[in-house]
Amino acid sequence: MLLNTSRNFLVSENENIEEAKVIVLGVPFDSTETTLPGQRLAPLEIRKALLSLELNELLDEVYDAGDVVVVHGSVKKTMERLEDVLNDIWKRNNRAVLLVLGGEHTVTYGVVKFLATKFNELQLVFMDAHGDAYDEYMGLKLCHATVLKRIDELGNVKIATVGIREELEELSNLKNLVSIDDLNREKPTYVSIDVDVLDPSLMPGVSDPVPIGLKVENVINYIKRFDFLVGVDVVELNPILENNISPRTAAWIMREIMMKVRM
Ligand SMILES: [Mn+2]
Repeated sequence: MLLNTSRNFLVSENENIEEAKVIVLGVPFDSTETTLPGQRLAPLEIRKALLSLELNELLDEVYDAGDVVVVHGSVKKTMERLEDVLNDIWKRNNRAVLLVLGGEHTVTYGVVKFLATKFNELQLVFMDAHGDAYDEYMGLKLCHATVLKRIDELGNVKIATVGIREELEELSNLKNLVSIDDLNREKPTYVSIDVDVLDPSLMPGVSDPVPIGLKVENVINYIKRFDFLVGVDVVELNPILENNISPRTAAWIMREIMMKVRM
């Protein structure tokens, strides 16, 4: 079984994946986390928070695919499962915006790698307090701290970062890094939101908080710059550390995306 649709609190009971404009997919993986794990709990908590917001008719166009059944301890096997699930979703609907709920930031690599085979000229907006661009971290080639470097190596994804204030040095080694002003609003764009890009006062539920972060409205305004969103992920939320403000803020951003897609 690759997908868990029973254990979770789905945001929508809509069964019509073919017509959906937004497809929600959870990837509750946190095995490479080096400070304090707990990101595996985020998909459930973000869904709960979403359902506490007014969603009304927004949900008519949302299909919740459930959570990938990840293999804790194995990045490789989890990535293979994620790819299988994405392939299956793609066959049934290749127009919807994917809303991915992490999990740790490594999840982004699996999704972007998949989408880069489907879209020419894919653009990535990478929001994070950290560069995540180490070539290797604690002996691991693919983990939360190397994810941007691995994406850069795909070669055909134009990357713009937002909000990085730690691990800046390694960014200079990236080959496909551009300013966000150099991205094209009409081209296929994936937005990855490590929630620690936000100020820790607004997003306390993160394992590696960095002071002086973005405001929620900054994040939303960056997303609104792009007219052809193919996917957005919300990663690195750790509900063990804070489970009141943080999931609600993540859910608020998700709702903004649903509203944008509906327009
Ligand atoms: Mn981060």
